[in-house]
Amino acid sequence: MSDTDPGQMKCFYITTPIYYVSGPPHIGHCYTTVAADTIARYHRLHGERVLFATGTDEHGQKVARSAREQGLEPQVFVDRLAETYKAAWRSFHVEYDRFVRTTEPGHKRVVQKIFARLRDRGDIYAGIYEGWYCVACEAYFREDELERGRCPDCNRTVETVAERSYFFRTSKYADAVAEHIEAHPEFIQPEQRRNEVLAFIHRGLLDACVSRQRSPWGIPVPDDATQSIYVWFDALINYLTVAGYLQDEDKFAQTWPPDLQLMGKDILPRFHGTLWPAVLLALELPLPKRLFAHGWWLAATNDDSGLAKMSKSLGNVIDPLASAEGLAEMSGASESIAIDAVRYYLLREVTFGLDGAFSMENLLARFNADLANDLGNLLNRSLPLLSRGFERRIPSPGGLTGALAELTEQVRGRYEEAIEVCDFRRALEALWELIRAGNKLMDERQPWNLLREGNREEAGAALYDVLDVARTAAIGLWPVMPEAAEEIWRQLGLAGAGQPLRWEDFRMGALPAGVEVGKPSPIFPRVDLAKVRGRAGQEVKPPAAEVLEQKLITLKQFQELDLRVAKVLAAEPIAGADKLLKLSLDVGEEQPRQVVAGLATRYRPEELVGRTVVLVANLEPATIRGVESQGMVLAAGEREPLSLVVLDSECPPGTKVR
Ligand code: ME8
Repeated sequence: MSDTDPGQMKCFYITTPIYYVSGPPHIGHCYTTVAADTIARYHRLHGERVLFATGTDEHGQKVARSAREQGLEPQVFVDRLAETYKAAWRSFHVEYDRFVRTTEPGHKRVVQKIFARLRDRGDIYAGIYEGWYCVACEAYFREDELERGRCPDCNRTVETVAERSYFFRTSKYADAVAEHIEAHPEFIQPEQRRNEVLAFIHRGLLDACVSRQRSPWGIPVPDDATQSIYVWFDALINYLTVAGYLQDEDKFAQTWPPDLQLMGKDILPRFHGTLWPAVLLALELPLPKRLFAHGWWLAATNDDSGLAKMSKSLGNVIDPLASAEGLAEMSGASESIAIDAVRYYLLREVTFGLDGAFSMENLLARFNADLANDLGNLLNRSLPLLSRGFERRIPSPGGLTGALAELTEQVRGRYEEAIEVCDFRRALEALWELIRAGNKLMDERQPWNLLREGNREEAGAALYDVLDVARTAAIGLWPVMPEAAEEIWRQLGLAGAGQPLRWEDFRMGALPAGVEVGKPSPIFPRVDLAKVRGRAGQEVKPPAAEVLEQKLITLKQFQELDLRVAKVLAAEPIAGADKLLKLSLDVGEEQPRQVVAGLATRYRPEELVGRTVVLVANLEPATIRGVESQGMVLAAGEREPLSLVVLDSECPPGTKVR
């Protein structure tokens, strides 16, 4: 390749957000990373050079606070969690090319150089910031942006800030960013998100505060030891660090701009859709070709108040590995295949861009229908027949592939179009049409009967077509389910024959006849749903968040809980909420407390009146199904209450429990 043709040298550069290391990854982080991995693999299948980067966002108050809670030095804490992320991605078959950490010295240098350069040019200036800050989102808010005094993004309480800071002139670039968005409809996708960003800009962009005073866990502002660089400014620059900006000119020329940046919708309007392009314009750098903001995975909250975005404080985060382990256990599939099945579920279940509810029940249903039935059957019914008169070798084609060849062409086109716009669901739907056509062909041509009748040639021709469908399907499957696709490849004997997986072979007729196939063995054993649900017909539980969050608390943290003896004065059902009861409790205070408790599946209201229970008395009040709840009654059981926690002798209401 010549230096005079840099266009040809450009690699496909794809990124995920770099995740806060305040806790281990959950299904939401896994989603973006698996989606990026799928697209990276799709491009690699085309023989393209790819730079797929992910990593961890390790500075800021949120991370420093989490380290403190664990009693660890921030650096020790982030080192541990960065490893947890890397291990999770390894388990999830994520093949990134670069894992960037914001505590890397190289990254810190790039951030400081950029900061100094923008300050020299007058795009960063010193001032006083007065306003609000949400530590969970690491975001600044104006008074009028708050919702009922809380963070408009996560609804948590915000802190006031009044301090000397540096500001970046976002306002100077606001019009140029808006013009770019208007002129390049593909820049922000999906369209609804693009409109959101435009509306956000039109409400008025203030200059962004880009430093914090006396925040020890951050990159120091060059020549001003009292200030640390704002964590989001530091974090966004990771995409430049990875590309070699200010470090390796050739690499940067071959990499920049990113072809696709994936993220959740939470971090688009305020950060990736505005601050990020404004900083790039100030640095006179080309903007990314495309930003795609997907929706959220929601999960049932512990307080039974419905579905919400997964978050640690709501206790509804789902551990991706535990989901896969659960699936492996229930199906008997290998853990690696179960991981692939979770990847498939995430990308197949919900259109990329929309919100979806994670459910173990749906994961199992998809596993059975799409993987065990459709895909599994294709191989399980065909491969074993090769030991009947074909010496376990791929038979010769019979030249009957006309309609199938046409369908394959169509499926390939639809798959390509869908992947181009990150519509994984549509791409997989298209692929499944081909898989189902393979099964239909098996039903119609019945090679086992042809063999019984001694018609070996026609049986072989039918089997060739079916196996050719399985081979083609494996190519389309590989970006989403790499291990499963490679196992199909092995069983078809193609791995042994040294045949690479290439996109150009997504067509009928490329299966080499005569190749000795591998040992057939079912890849996706069916889950016996009736057995899993149990005789009681119980709901299949998603692996509990607690598995992910198991950590020790200090005595002091425990002492912060105000547990008290309470006597139930009255109990009544809540209209429209089968699981909930409204309780009136005597806690030894002047007024009885009203508490909403999820006890209705286990206790009738009248069974509770007069009982002595234990109350968490200092829980933040919450409104559940329109009823205010001032505490929580303790009961054993995970999602369903099994037994109330009671005392073995009477104590007066209000007595402290410790
Ligand atoms: O925001 N559903 O990090 P973060 C779908 N460090 N995706 C989800 C999700 C959910 N429930 N929860 C999280 C940060 N995600 C910053 C990013 S980038 C320069 C700095 C995914 O750990 C989704 O991609 O809070 C979301 O945007 C990201 O994790 C937020 O991760």
